[in-house]
Amino acid sequence: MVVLGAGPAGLVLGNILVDQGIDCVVLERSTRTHVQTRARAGFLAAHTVRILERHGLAEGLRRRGQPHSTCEFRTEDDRFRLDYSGLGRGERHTVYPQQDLVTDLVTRFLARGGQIRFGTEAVAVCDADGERPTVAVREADGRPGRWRGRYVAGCDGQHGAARRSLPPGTVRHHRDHGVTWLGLLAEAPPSLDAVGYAVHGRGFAGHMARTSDVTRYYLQCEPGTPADAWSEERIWDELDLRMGADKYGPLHRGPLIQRSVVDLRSDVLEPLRHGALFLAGDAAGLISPSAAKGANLAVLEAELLADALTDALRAGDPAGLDAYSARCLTHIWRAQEFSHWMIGLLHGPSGADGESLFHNSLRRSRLASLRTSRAQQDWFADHYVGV
Ligand code: RFL
Repeated sequence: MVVLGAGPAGLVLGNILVDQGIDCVVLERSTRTHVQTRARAGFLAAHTVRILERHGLAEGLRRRGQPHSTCEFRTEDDRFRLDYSGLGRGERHTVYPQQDLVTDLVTRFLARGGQIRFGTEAVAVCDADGERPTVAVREADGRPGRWRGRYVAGCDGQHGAARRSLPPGTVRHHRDHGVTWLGLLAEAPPSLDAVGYAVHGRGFAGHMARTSDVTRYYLQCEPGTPADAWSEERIWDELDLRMGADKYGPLHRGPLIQRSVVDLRSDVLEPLRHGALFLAGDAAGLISPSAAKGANLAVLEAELLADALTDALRAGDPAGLDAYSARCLTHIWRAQEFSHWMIGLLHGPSGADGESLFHNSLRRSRLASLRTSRAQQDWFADHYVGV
């Protein structure tokens, strides 16, 4: 079995397969240090934690992850909190930085006898329709190489070789939401004991804890803004303003240790299987980070694919592989729908024309329902923390 990509999808898949005694190599373009220090997600859904526990992959997050179950919405007028562990199915998130999860998964995979070829870039997947598909690679020393397996799992993200190798006719549903965030990591403790969503006339601002001394912030900016366009002081002043620091308390400032530009885009590929090539994680569909679903979907899809591959390779039963694409797409579209709803809740047009005013009034009404309607809160909680 050849797996492309050592992110959450590829590593969960690889771990389950190796645990089932299935020979598996993971090809990863970057270095081990790079994948183990790449800060991205942090909010793991309860379902994700259960999957990781089921496969003996949750030791680190059980020890160092922090339970989390409150979000706070702020507007220019007021604020309200939802404790979603008391709503809907009553589940919570575990906050555990993605780079720590990846580190755990790499360590476990190698300890189980799996093989990871760091610095090996997949260039193309060939003969996916045949019995022995091949992955053409550029090895760490720059030389071309080839890897063969009975199946190939494309877990190499949105710009990977799996996507590039799809046959013509693969459908890509996509949407550019026309919204851009500056994604910031601050070396500073969290400023509130909740996820903070500030819905402001100047644009969205977000606050998400990562560890006791690192916090993620998001700041909506004009599309096309370079990551380094704003000074640290301007960023903190803008975060203070949008998050209402004068009314609700100051933010803990600290050096910004990472900045990226996040254009809110979504896409879904269909189908997720082409012969012996299967897509999982961001390679299968990209979801905007507005509802923190990407890593959770990646883990869910990896388990579905691992179970289906195990049935096919160990018991000769291909039914799970045949059903893989349709099963994943059901989950992916539900997550996309909620993520899209969140984008509509958190962002509005800035104009004073009739259409902008109409949109922003709808948004206010949506927030008011969330604040006052128990049914709406239960719906929110189930979708927010579920996959
Ligand atoms: P990854 O993690 O991108 O891993 C893919 C791996 O493939 C390698 N690769 C290749 N290897 C070999 N050959 C090639 N040709 C290759 N091309 C690429 C890459 O080096 C990489 O190691 O994909 P995967 O496994 O599908 O996991 C997806 C998640 O990483 C992603 O969805 C999340 O990070 C999204 N996301 C969040 N998700 C959550 O569930 N909760 C969150 O709180 C959350 N916050 C976020 C996020 C994504 C963010 N970014 C990247 C916009 C916050 C941010 C800022």
